[in-house]
Amino acid sequence: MSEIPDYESSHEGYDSRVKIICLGDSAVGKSKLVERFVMNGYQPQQLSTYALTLFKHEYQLNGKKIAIDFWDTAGQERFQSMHTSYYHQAHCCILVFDVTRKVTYKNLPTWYKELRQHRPEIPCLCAANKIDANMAITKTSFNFPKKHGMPFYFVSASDGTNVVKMFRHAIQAAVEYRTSGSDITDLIMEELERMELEETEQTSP
Ligand SMILES: Nc1nc2c(ncn2[C@@H]2O[C@H](COP(=O)(O)OP(=O)(O)OP(=O)(O)O)[C@@H](O)[C@H]2O)c(=O)[nH]1
Ligand SMILES: [Mg+2]
Repeated sequence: MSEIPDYESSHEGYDSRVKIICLGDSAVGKSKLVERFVMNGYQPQQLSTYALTLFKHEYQLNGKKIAIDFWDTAGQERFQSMHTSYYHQAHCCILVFDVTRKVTYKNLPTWYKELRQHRPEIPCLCAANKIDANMAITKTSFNFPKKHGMPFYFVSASDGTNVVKMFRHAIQAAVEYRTSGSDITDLIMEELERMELEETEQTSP
């Protein structure tokens, strides 16, 4: 665990360092979106993420050098719930669904609820992915992001539509969240997490 940076303190030559997470069902394209942005590439293979992948990226934002860690894990873990460390110290979240599979949109509230249990305040964006496979969908209006006041994007990891724009906004939101000072709710949540951990340690045989 020592290789995982502490986002509260480490900058290492950067103006800021942020952690961004992607949530959504398996195969909605979370990994492909990050790959498209970080490597400007897309390999259409079917591999599902089975463990945690950390994509490191550097980005210039308004003349500032920002280090970004994109944390990527598998959506198929939904029914077991994601490990707490996935959410820990995250500064922004992108909720992804697949426009070719309605059920992935229907599951967004479940993902969102879990996110808010861990990170009540961080900015959250919503992405409708795979619009290359269904262009007509861009005429549809989606209620879920509207209801929660989330910025919403029609994207395609496959042809790159809106990918840079969405990630740029995500980075901006993450940096703003980070620099707006330590959020009291977050500090309380972290304290609670620590207490829960200690309690488990004490009660386990
Ligand atoms: N047509 C189309 N296919 C896509 C797009 N993005 C991803 N895919 C395909 O969808 C499948 C799943 O993509 P992944 O990025 O692996 O999905 P994931 O959300 O990371 O899935 P898990 O790691 O299992 O949670 C792959 O076969 C991709 O090639 C897209 O924009 N358009
Ligand atoms: Mg994946």
